[in-house]
Amino acid sequence: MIQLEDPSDQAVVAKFFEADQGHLFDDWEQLDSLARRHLLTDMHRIDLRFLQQLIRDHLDSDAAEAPIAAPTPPDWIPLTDPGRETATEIGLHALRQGEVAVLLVAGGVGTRLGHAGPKGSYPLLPISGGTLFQVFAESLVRLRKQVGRHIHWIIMTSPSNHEQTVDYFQQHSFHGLAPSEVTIQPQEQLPVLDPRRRKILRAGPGRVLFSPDGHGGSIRLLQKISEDLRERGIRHIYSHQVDNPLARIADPELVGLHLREKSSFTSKAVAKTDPEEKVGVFCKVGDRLRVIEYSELGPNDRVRTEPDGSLCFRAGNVATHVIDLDFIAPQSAGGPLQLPFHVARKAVRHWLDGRWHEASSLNSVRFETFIFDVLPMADRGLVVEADRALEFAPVKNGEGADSPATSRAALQKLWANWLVECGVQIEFDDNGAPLRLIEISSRLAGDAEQLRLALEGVVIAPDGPILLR
Ligand code: UD2
Repeated sequence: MIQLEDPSDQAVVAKFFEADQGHLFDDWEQLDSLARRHLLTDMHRIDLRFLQQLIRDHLDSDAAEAPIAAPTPPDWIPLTDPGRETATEIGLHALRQGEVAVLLVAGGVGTRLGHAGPKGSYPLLPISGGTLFQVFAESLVRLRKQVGRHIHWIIMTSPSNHEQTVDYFQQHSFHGLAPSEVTIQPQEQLPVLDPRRRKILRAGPGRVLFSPDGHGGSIRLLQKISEDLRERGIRHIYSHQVDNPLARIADPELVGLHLREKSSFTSKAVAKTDPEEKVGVFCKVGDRLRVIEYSELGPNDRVRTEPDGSLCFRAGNVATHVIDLDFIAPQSAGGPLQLPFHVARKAVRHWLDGRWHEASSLNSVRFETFIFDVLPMADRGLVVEADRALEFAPVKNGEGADSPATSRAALQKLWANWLVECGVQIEFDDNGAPLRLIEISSRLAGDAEQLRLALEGVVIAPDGPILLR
């Protein structure tokens, strides 16, 4: 074992050797003093006991991946529910009182999209090249005007994209938000392992390979900053994902339904029509609501239909939730809610045994938690149907389904329909796509009615692209 001057460094090295992770020091002799310091800093950050527990519970035990027992389709508040409209006023009241903060989960590594940099910096908007971050920030600028006060925005990054995200917002002057309105904080990360020998993988000689601990890391982040949030008067968190530009941020109707139904965790869901679509679905197990990932729903349940032909398990998770702060970070006895961990197997380039291993097979395991895993712990949860065309067009892959092309097409259709509702003449092709390029800033409008007000006195040219900012 290597010998070090600092007793705390020596102790940490000894712990890793005892845990059969001494290979992390294989390159020690070749590392310069800075690289050695980096490695030791990484070592100090790892909670080895916790990691060993995760390995025992999830990799050494077969029981961990047991299928979810007897799920049944859940109730949801359908689009046609007559009580939805009155909920909006309740939600607006909570927003005006400053009780709602928005949480953007943006800690993912976004490898599928193939964009260098945080996913939120992807230039999605079809005319201006504006980014996903811009869409969300400008929605908050609009909401600030609408409710007469700022809505606090929490952006969860991960250590690998945190600095880039902070730089992005500084360079773009927070897209019109005051920096004090925005909290940008990284989630935690865990080491990535070799699935066979349980060895911690390396990102290069002398560097540990870490990955973010899943979007459930946002629950731990909220618990960590709960006191600050409470001091700001915040009681409910409205969370959404970075990949969906159609996410309706701080939607007063959803907030209102959450409050009216006294729910602790409320989610939006879109009707799934293709059983193979890769979204998780809401279900009930016993009297508890939960989300089952698309890969976990059994083949029969996946295709099972109602008499009218709709899928039984069709409440697709669009990852927009309203969460009570007191539910996840209770002030009374009992302590903060703990999330279960899941194992993800991924292909990753890494350094092990003195050489590079390419990302050609599922050569790594990592541990992740999911934000929606707190739902079964809620005495009262709620699922609310959302219209897919208005609220869900994620950017996940570089091409094909759920890509920038499909997301832009959905935005174009939505904006064109708003313009038509405002009396602007727009021509469409046979697939319902507008023949003109359209872009409407979320600073200006979040629906057709808001656009109508914004367009008063505005003349739209009879042809060419329409850019409304
Ligand atoms: C997620 C849901 C799926 C469906 C779909 C809707 C899971 C496991 N699956 O699938 O049920 O609702 O979204 O679009 O959630 N993220 C972090 N930190 C992490 C990992 C992810 O912040 O450690 C963020 C990421 O930046 C993104 C979101 O979580 O905003 C979704 O992550 P994903 O792309 O891994 O989820 P996906 O598409 O498999």
